[in-house]
Amino acid sequence: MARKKRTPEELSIDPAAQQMLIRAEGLGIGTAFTRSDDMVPCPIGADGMCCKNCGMGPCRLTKNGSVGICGATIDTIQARNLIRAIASGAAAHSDHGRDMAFTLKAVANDEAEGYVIRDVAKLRTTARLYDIPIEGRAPKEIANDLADLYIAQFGQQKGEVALTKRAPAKRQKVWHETGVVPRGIDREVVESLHRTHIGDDQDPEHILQHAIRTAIADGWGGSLLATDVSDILFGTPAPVLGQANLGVLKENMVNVVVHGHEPTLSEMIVAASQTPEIIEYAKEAGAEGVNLSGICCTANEILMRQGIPAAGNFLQQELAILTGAVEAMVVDVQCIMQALVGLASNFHTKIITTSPKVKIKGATHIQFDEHKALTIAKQILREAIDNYKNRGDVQIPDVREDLIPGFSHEYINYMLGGSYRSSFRPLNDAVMAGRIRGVAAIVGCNNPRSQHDYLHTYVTRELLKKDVLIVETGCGAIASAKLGLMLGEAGLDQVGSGLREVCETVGIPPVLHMGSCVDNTRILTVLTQIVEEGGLGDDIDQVPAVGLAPEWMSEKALSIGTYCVASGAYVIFGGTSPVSGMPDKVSDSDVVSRFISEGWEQLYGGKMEFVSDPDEMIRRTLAHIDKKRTALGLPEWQPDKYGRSGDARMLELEELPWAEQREALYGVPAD
Ligand code: SF4
Ligand code: MSK
Repeated sequence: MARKKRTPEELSIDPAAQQMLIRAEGLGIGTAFTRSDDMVPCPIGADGMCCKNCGMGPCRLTKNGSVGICGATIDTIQARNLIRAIASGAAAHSDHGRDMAFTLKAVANDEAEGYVIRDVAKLRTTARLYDIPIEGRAPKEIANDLADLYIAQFGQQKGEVALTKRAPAKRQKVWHETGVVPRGIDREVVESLHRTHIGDDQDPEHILQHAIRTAIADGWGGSLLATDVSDILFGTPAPVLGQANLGVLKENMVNVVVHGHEPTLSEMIVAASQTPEIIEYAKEAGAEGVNLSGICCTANEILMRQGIPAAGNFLQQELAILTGAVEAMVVDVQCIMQALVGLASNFHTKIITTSPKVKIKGATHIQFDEHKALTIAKQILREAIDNYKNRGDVQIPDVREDLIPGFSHEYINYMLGGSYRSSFRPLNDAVMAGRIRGVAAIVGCNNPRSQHDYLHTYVTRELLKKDVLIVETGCGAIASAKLGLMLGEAGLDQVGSGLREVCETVGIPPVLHMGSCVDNTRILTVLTQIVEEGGLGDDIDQVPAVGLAPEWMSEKALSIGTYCVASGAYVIFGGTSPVSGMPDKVSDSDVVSRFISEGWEQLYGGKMEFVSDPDEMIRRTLAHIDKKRTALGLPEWQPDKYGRSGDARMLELEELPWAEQREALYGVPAD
């Protein structure tokens, strides 16, 4: 059964995406947008009411009181489905982290062609956290020890994942008391699968407690170490000028789009594309050079560090190929649609898979190996350049927007106090005074079931008007970038006056781009430092902050949401809940929905809810922030309190005669 066919304007708010959707329709080519119209989600599966964990099923529990053939109840089935999704998300993030740690090990031992340790300061700071000796030691010696420690976290059987001690002390105590400190990253993921095998754990709350443990192993384990190592090897991000949207593709250049997640290959492609031999090779092919851009979180990785433009977010991967201007789309892991290969066959674009874990039938496979990364990167670029001559009709939307990404936790520290007094104090003070009402982390994917980019940007814009500082990662960050919300002045006319004053004083945009989806750990680090700075409680659950994933679709998003809840955050997902199904719509089967909200809140101070209406997401976000402000004894947020201060006030004063300006500024009477 098909849904109503939507117009390009209904499918996306992005004019570049709309242009490509019109092109696709004209060419008779399907995309995720049109396939989504053609496919109504199975209501039983969507609501978590189906189990296929053994060969006696699949069992569909659609009647009140019905159970699976083994006797499993709807609550057990929903809890099992949810933990399996969380475990899959945690596995994806953490396996990325494992590969990063192996690359660090290879670099430390001079076995990784082309890589260097770019951020020795971060290497030393990170090593010190684990008491790895640093004085008098060469960076590679320190890196070798850190790599060994990080690699060991995956296979560790007993004890505690070492990175969990980076959480606030009170949070660690909560985890100890509830028995959810992860022992080893792989162990928790494997145990999630074991517990959900036929005939194992059948108490939904018990299952979901292990979901928390598995997610902590991701957020305070695999993902956190992935971010650490990426920064150590490729540099900790700092603000840099970038661009976003399909208009970054260039008609007169060889366009190579890198897509996926791991920065190891993409960083080397950036380096290779700037070598004289590759530039010369491109010129010999009749192009002016090689133009690199990214999709999804690979885009975020190289945008944050190198200023390489982002061609788009998750739902734009097919649309980039539809321009006809992409010589090669180079993919590694996660969020890569199988449809790319079929779609690319209508054009000249080569889909090049590179990970030993990911092959797609019909794609060209050039396997990446960090030991000879530069050689492989050049080989990939030569393939793309050789393909330039095969280009057909090109249509690149003339739509792009500037942005300033690169707000790592380290840079936020620096921007608030400089090198010698780096601190979160000004941020905490602004929240305490009510200039900033609270903080919202708006993260996650796109989902063609809703209008592309709409939920992200609507929620972002409305919260900015209410003086909520926004931090973003992943595909949501690219959505805001495309709208111009990540540029200082361009975004400031759209925000509340208190927040505007802070942004003007510090010199930041109102929406801070903090990286890829694996970099949500940067947000955990920021929250931890806010707590440690003082004045906003002694644990993350007391900070006036909320996490939102309005257009989520991936299992990784569920793992991120769960580790944020475990850390004390209120997390709101958009779209539909994967655990909302109630046979015959009776109300006594919402055990799982209630447990991940009220139950988890009692245990961790954080809760997870699924809310489809964006206005309700905003209402709940603001209510939560205000509740936390009240609990901290902070003044009530007043929208007009800071309305006439800051640069806005200076602009008003400029209109007045000097004598009146002097009186207003310095209290010196006009005469
Ligand atoms: Fe059905 Fe139980 Fe098998 Fe699931 S585990 S498919 S509920 S019999
Ligand atoms: S890429 S996980 S669609 S954010 Fe990280 Fe984007 Fe979500 Fe993939």
